[in-house]
Amino acid sequence: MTLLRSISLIGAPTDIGAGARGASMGPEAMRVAGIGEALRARGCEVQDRGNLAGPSNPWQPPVDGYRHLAEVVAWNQAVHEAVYTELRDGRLPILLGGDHCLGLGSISAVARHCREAGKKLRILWLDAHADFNTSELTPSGNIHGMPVACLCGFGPKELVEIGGQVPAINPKWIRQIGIRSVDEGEKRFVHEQDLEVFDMRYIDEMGMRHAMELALATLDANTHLHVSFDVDFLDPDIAPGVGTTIPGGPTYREAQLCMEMIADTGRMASLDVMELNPALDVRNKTALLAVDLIESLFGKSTLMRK
Ligand code: Z70
Ligand code: MN
Ligand code: MN
Ligand code: MN
Repeated sequence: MTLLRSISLIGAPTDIGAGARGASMGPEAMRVAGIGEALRARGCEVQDRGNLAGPSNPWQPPVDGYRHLAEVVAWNQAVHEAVYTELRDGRLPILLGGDHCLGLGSISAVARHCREAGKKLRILWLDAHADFNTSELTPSGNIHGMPVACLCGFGPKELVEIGGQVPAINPKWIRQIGIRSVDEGEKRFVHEQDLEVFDMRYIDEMGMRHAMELALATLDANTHLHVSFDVDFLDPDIAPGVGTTIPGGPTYREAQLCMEMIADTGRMASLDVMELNPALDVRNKTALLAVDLIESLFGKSTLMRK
């Protein structure tokens, strides 16, 4: 397995794009749950870069379909530069969110790195939500519901241009897993742009194994695999510490298998861990579960495997 073993943790303590306050406490909850120690125990060299800085949350209503657009831009610029720097230095960045609007800064940096390095990019979007809204389609104005659309070039200029090239990515590079809450207009747009979505109906009928086999089918030796893990992907029974709990998500076993199959590819080269909300958690159990799943993502398994 040729996993990158030099890891940089980057905290982005903000809930600027979210509909509930509290994801700003996510990075520290992940550290308290032992993410650094767990990765070191897996044989990784881990540098904790501390937390990025950015504007505080003014908690204002949306303007022209966006809440806190200027602040979201500032946070994403900081994330973009931090993630890009780690990739350029040959390290594997783990972005500790923070709400999922920051997936834009993170993935635009990954896309820029891949362009420069001549790598093929694949993105696994593990989430209850498609995050494919635009200012016309959004029911909330919350930008954490828009990062995938922005990455594909649909969004305000300041956001879609963060990575230099517009669009930052092609919708064909994305595979969404665990989706079960998509707004009406968003649904039509997902179809129009032909996103590859393995929703919960698909996982119920075909199983996590088959979904992941297809989602990972087009990886090759030259692929940079980015995993954007929104913790609300998980069933709320096991992961209550998120802003928007949507029932009917992957169980502990399904989530473990998902992570193990990603690890088996040996291609994961960057990771986001987003939307953890300690204000809504129970004794940090959602953060502890996230660390447990990340250990699997980095190759921990019960037995040695063939
Ligand atoms: C809804 C919206 C959302 C969380 C993304 C929800 C978006 N589609 N919620 N992640 N936690 O407001 O756009
Ligand atoms: Mn690289
Ligand atoms: Mn999300
Ligand atoms: Mn979500």
